[in-house]
Amino acid sequence: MTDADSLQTEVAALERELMRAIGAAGETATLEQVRVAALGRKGRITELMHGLPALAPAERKRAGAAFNAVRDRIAAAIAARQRALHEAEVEARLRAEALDVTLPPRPTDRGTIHPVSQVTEEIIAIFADMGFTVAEGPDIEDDFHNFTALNIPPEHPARQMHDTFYLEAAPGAAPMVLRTHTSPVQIRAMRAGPPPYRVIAPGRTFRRDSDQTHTPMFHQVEGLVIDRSTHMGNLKGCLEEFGRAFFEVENLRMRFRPSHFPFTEPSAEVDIGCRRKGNELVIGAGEDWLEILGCGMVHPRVLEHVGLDPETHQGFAFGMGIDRVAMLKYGIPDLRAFFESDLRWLRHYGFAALDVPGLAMGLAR
Ligand code: 2NM
Repeated sequence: MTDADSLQTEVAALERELMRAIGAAGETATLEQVRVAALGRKGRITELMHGLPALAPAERKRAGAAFNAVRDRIAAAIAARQRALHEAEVEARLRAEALDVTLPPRPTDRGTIHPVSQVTEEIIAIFADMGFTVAEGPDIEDDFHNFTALNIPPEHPARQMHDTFYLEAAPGAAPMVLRTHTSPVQIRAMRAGPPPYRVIAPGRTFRRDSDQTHTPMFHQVEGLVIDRSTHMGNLKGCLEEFGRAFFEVENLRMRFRPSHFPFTEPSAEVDIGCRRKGNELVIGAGEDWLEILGCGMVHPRVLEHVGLDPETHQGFAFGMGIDRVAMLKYGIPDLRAFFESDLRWLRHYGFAALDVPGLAMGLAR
């Protein structure tokens, strides 16, 4: 046998051995070891190729061509095996990590429903039962919807810098504001279509105010009922029904105190009866009073601003702080904790993630 013959026999044996190893590799990592051991810089094929220069020129050419063919077959076999293994591994991973998205969620104790969300849903549920629909509007409002349409003239204190967040204005343009109440939503609702109206507008509101009982962002819900003959008796009945349902007190004491708002005439503030014993606050009965909301008959000038005729249409509106009534109902002492995202606080005052917010469970949980 010539040197070339023995070299080729060796290469043929090596090819069979490598092909077996390639077929036997059960995962991509093993296959990579086989590839490096065969074709790497110090691999077995590479090393055999180093023997070529020792051959006679004619034999060197023949053997070289044969070696190259072997090397290409090995490389192709590795590439094919690589693809097959990779596909199988992806398949296996997809099977192992498959999620059935149609399964119901598992109860979790990791997250809780924020009391503001819970109470907002409770309020919506009560007014929905009375035939109200929910309206929404932008947090960033223009001067007309936040002030002018609500009969708040330019000199009114509520417009002054200490109360309102003004946004930077384009040159010559009036600045936009962060809405200071959700009343602009009612204005938009009235301008969007003909009466009658029966809407509530829950949402975020903003005022430049920060102390123990005020946060610069807080939550309000306002309500509006306008029809041809809606009167103050309807207002009282509606709010008494709300108070009873929300605080879950059948004989809730409630009083309407004369007050003033630019957008209503007459205007009233509503108190509910309560009793304070030590640190505890009992709502419903008792000789003390707690203010919970403001209300009144929508001012004729507001009706005119939305294109309604005060001679044919009238109605009432009210506004309430959601954070405040949440504190009262669930005995939460500190307003600022509402917005600190403290997990211990949320686990204590929050509601179980899968409790459907609403009235079904009530205070007796
Ligand atoms: C309040 C008190 C009284 C109110 C008025 C209106 C509108 F758009 F109809 F004029 N929306 N909300 C209103 C009335 C709000 O909050 C203490």
